[in-house]
Amino acid sequence: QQLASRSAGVIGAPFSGGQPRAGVERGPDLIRAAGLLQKLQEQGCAVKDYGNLQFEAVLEDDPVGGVKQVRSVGGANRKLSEAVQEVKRDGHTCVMLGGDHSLAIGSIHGHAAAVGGLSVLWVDAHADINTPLSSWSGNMHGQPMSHLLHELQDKVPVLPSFSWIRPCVSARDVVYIGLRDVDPAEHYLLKLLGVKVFSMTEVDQLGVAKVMEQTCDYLSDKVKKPIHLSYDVDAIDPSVTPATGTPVVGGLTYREGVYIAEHVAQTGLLSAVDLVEVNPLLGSEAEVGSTVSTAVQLLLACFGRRRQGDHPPDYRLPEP
Ligand code: 5AB
Ligand code: MN
Ligand code: MN
Ligand code: MN
Repeated sequence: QQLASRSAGVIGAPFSGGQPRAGVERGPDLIRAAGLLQKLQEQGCAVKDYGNLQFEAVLEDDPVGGVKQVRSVGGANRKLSEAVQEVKRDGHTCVMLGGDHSLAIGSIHGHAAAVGGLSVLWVDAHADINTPLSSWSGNMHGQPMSHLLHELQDKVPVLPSFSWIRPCVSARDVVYIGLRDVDPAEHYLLKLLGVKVFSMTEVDQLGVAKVMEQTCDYLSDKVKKPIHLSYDVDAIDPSVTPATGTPVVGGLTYREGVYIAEHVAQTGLLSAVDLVEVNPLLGSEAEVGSTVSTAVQLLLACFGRRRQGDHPPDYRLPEP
């Protein structure tokens, strides 16, 4: 089934409650200011901007068993889930600009609620699969996968403001790329569930082209499900995308990062994409610039931008 990938529905999610560093809520406006919408249109993609979500401040949000800002995260994601469902009902490929990665809960939940079974491609230095009980940091941006996976339902307590969430992804429909900082509990869970992982070691071993070929073969083994690409900008090496809250050395090159997005675009199955963890308060002007422009290039590649160049079908060469 070929999904309409030439129309983007953009949601800004200026939310930072899944982690402790201020600034990541400015991501959506920065990515827009870098010209994402115009550049998408210039490459022949229709764009509808749904604007930024407004999240209500939760006044009483004491930690729950060490996990921080649970009610804020639950409420923000509930709102995001509804917004994503609207974008999907309108027939667009959904673009969620974060914000921190706890937003993947609402983004993937809403996507699955609208279209049914999904494949999830998680590109990140981290696995983000801690349960609320296994997390050392108490930060919810390190936990979204545990709230989404059917297989982990009995490992995850129901948190306040989380009762609306229904697990909606199966472990066999998930592929990780770029991992290089995985907690012991997360490694245990990935092995327990048999999740397909291309860590940086496999990227080194196979090269990004084979990684993407195997990713697509794996995900479209039986039925071709719509793909949810959840792209954490910290998957890319911090020399390229330093303005992010949890940078880890030894990441994807710019070219590998773009190649992943190009390849996903080519499948015709991309149905929603998250671009998260851009934090303009972390780093110099040049570092923020490099991070934001990389985020924009990743999204353009998701919507069919090709480095070889392109021209509209009705292009006419000027005659002398
Ligand atoms: B990100 C860590 N595993 O749970 C934790 O940036 C890091 O969305 C999480 O990938 C990183 O706090 C979350 C140590
Ligand atoms: Mn990460
Ligand atoms: Mn492929
Ligand atoms: Mn992440």
